Amino acid sequence: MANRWKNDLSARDVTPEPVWLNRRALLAGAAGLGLVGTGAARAETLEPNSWEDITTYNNYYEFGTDKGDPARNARLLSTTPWTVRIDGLVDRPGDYDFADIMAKMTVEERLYRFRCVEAWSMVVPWNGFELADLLNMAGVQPGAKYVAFETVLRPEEMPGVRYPVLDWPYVEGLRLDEAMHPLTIMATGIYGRDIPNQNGAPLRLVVPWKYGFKSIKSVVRITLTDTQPPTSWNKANPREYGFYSNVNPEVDHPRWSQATERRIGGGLFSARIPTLMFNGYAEEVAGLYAGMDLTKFH
Ligand SMILES: Nc1nc2c(c(=O)[nH]1)N[C@H]1C(S)=C(S)[C@@H](COP(=O)(O)O)O[C@H]1N2
Ligand SMILES: [Mo]
Repeated sequence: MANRWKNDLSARDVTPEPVWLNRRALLAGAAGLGLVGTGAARAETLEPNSWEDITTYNNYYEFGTDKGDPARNARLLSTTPWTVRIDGLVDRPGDYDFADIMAKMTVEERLYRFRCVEAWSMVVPWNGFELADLLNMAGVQPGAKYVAFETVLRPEEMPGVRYPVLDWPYVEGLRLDEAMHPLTIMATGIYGRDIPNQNGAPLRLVVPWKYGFKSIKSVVRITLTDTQPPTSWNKANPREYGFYSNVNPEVDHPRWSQATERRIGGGLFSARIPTLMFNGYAEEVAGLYAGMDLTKFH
């Protein structure tokens, strides 16, 4: 299959243009010249977090619920060899070897905002490929409407799954149009290095306009279905976590506001900043939800 991604892309090429315009203006010292409010906030949100921040402050409950647990425990997970079963409504179902997948994909970098439902956020320079390319490799059948994902479950390598915090394995789902959207990627690296286990090695979903829990880690199964698949956090607490989970500053979590976020990282950038609709990707994705009540479909 054709490699859609090109190696000559830079982070600038894949970042929404207004953000970079604002950032360039700020860097040029034009902050006072009509750049106010969201412009400045948007520019701020695209300073990448450090490798240290990204790899030591994690949610990966299979390795413990403390933010530091995954960095401590995830080395137990063995990720070679690795296969991803792609099944359901596809033309070519089967067990796809991760190394074979990587040989077919051109991996590129994308700088994405990442916003957790707990109201912290980071900016991560992911390496990966579009999920659409992987799904097209398997051949999506016309009847498919949703994509279900499953994380590996290995109790002997995952000390956290001894506790029934969630109904293991971790599962997630997307509507097919969300899954095929060019912003939706399977990440395989960070800062040009292989993705560390605590961030979901060897491949994890990244959906930048949704709360972090949709970005399921260490994926071993992808199933195309015609019905909406169950998702771990919705099963655990349906009142608090919906299927869509689009970042929306106007819909509060029942126990806290979602209007602002705390950017992880030191110094100047640790302040609370306003959360943007669809995490700042509204121009690209709002159309997917035209006519839907986003309070009901949260
Ligand atoms: N399998 C699995 N995937 C997961 C989680 C998890 O506990 N298990 N946590 C989710 C949550 S709540 C967040 S915020 C992100 C965190 O990703 P990061 O550690 O790379 O920042 O992973 C998501 N994917
Ligand atoms: Mo999260």
